[in-house]
Amino acid sequence: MKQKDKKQSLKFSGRMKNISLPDFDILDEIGPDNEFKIARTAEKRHVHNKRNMLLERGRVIEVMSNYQCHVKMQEKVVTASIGGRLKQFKNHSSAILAVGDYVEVDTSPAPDYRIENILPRKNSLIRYGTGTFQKEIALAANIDQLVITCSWRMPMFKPGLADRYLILANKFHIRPIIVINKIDLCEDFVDLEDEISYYRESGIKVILSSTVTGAGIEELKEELKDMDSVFSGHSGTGKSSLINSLEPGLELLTAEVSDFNEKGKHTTTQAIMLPFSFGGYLIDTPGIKTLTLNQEDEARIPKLFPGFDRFYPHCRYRDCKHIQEEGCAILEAVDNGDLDPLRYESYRWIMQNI
Ligand SMILES: Nc1nc2c(ncn2[C@@H]2O[C@H](COP(=O)(O)OP(=O)(O)OP(=O)(O)O)[C@@H](O)[C@H]2O)c(=O)[nH]1
Ligand SMILES: [Mg+2]
Ligand SMILES: [Zn+2]
Repeated sequence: MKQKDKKQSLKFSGRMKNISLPDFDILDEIGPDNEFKIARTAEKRHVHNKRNMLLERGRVIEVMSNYQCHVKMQEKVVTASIGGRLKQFKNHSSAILAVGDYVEVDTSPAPDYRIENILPRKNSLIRYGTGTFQKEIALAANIDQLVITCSWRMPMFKPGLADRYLILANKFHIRPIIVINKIDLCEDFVDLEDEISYYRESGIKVILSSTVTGAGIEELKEELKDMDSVFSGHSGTGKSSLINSLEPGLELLTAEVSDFNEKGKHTTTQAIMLPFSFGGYLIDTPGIKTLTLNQEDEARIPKLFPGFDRFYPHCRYRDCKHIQEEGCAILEAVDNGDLDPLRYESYRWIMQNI
């Protein structure tokens, strides 16, 4: 089969096997001598092309290697390459395509579709590279929600872990949903409600679920409907089981993607969007596993910690760390009994261990 025919015959079947994944680590090794070039070409990026382009809007639903993507256009999914104009910005993090990006595709040379522009992002999930120059790599863009999967027991629910994910969700401006799974193992619901009341009072959606009894699955489905959601949570909490309950077969696809290794090397930055039959997408990005709070977040956590937004605007100092400052509204709230001391302890623990 000729390359061209192959491209043409590619239709979105929901099953994507043998996909090759990008090695974004290469991008971490960009030298500082590129800085000048980037600055110089940055202007060009916004210049609209005068050639006879037919620009059509689409959405990147999968990023592959060799500057190729699957883009969902109005009615079909096409394979598109990244246009030369964008390629020259490959060293610039905001110009690296991420799954979920809205793009403009030049359809005039069909079937050789080319992505010419990346439209502004609502938000993005960012991984920080290890290199000195290339620091941020978008894993996924334009995400609606982060599903934080916890289990009530096995493993035991640890609010401190939920707190970390909630900080990340706040940081990336993504709506969090806490799912407490395995409630079939719950013997004392008063105890359970007690543990999660803080989150409910902070305005965070909490869903109690069980893939064994089916509890909460419909409620979760309602929240996911027509939204683009990323699932996160520690191993064994039941992410795969939940996805399977929501949409049998879908988890198999995500497993295929996640377990893909490039020549034995762990590739952790690729991502794919898989459609739910009831509307909306599951964004699968193994990179979520490497999302952690870092040193640079330390200054922001005093404002990102879940539930603190009700109090910190009243702190005397704008950069208050809520540790021992005078006029700290957080410390005051703990003293008054308005803020759960356990959550404050969790905050201190996170600040100490970053
Ligand atoms: N009792 C109970 N067990 C569950 C429930 N959901 C999942 N499990 C079990 O918990 C174990 C882990 O579930 P998985 O769905 O594989 O968890 P995961 O979050 O995908 O784990 P990783 O893929 O390692 O991140 C399995 O043995 C499931 O059968 C539940 O609602 N109740
Ligand atoms: Mg799993
Ligand atoms: Zn304070």
